[in-house]
Amino acid sequence: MKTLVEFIYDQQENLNYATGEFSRLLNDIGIAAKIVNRDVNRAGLAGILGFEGSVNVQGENQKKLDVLANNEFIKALRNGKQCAAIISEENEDVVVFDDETTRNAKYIVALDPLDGSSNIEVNVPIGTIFAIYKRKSIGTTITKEDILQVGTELVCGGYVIYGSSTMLVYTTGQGVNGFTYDPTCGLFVLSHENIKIGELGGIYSINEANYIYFPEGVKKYIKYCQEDDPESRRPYTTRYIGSLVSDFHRNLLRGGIYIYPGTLKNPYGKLRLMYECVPVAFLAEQAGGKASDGFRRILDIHPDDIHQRSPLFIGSKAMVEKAEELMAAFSSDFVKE
Ligand code: AHM
Ligand code: MG
Repeated sequence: MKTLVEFIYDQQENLNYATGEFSRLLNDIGIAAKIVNRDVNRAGLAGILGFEGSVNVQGENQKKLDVLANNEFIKALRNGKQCAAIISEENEDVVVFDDETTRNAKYIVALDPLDGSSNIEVNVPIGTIFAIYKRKSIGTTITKEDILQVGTELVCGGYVIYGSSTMLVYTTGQGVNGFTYDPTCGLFVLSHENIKIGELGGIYSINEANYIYFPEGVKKYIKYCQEDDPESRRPYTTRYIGSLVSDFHRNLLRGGIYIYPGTLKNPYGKLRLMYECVPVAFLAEQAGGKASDGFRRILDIHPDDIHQRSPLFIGSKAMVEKAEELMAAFSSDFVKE
C-alpha cells in the first residue's frame, strides 16, 4: 500500500526540476482536496448547498461550494508557501501571494476549484482540476510570462473526483496515477497505477442538446458514432454527466471521447483553456490519448488571457483523430483561426 505522499516523494527523484518544494506543493493540493471532500460529502447537512448570491468573472452564479472550495485551495496553497500565484475560475484577477515567505515561491497553480458545480445538489460526481507551472521569474514580482504559459510548459496536471469514491489523479509527465481516498485513515492510497486509455473506446460524451449549433464536422462525427459497424465497435454508447472531471475520468478508464465544441454562438466553446482543458489534455496524452481543439493540439495553444476558452476534443487517440478528420473536412472557418 503506497500513499500519495510516499509516491510523490519517490517520484521526486526522477524529476530533474523537482525538489522538496514541488512535493510539498502537491501535498498541499492533497490536503485541500480532503477538506473539500469533507464539505462536499456533508453539503446537504451543513447548509452549504445553493447559490452564494455572487457572480464570477464568467458571469456565472457562484454556488456556496464553489466559493468554499476556492477559499480552501487558496488557503492551503498560501499556508504551504510553495505557490507564488493562483489563477482560479472564481477570481477575476490572478491571486498573488505577496508576502515575505511566498514572494520567492517557484510555482504557479491554475485551478477550477469545483468543476461541474451545477451538479452539486443532485449528488452527481464533481471535481477539482489543477495545473502547476514553474515560475519563470525568480525573486521579482510576478510577470505576465509567469502566468500566461503554454501547456507544453506544464509540470503537473491533475484532478480530484468527488464521486462514489474520491480519487486524486495526476501526472508529472511520467505516466498517470490515481489515488483513492480512504476516509477511515484520511489518506490517498495508490489504487490505479500507470493508467492507459484505450486507443479506441466505445463511449462518446457531448451535450447533444446543442446539436443545431454544432459545426458541421461535429454533426458528422456524432452521426459516425451512431452508425452500425461492429468491427469498429459502432454504434458507440453515449454517456454525458455534464461534469468534465467525471466524464473525462470515466472515458479515461473505459475508453471514449469527450467533446465540448465551439459553436456559431460561442466559437471558443465553454471550457477554460488554462485550468480545464490544459490539465486534462496533459493527462490524456500521458495516458496514450489525445486532446485538441478540433484542429490544434491543446498543449500548443498560447493563452492571451487567464480565462480564455477553448473547444475540447479529448480521449482515445483513434476517436479524437476521426473527429479531427471530419472537422477538417466539413467545418467552416469560425473555429479554425
Ligand atoms: P463549471 O466549471 O462552471 O462547472 O463549467 C464547466 C462544466 C464542465 O464540467 C461540463 O463538462 C460542462 O460545463 C457542462 O456544460 P453543459 O451544461 O453546457 O453541457
Ligand atoms: Mg469547470
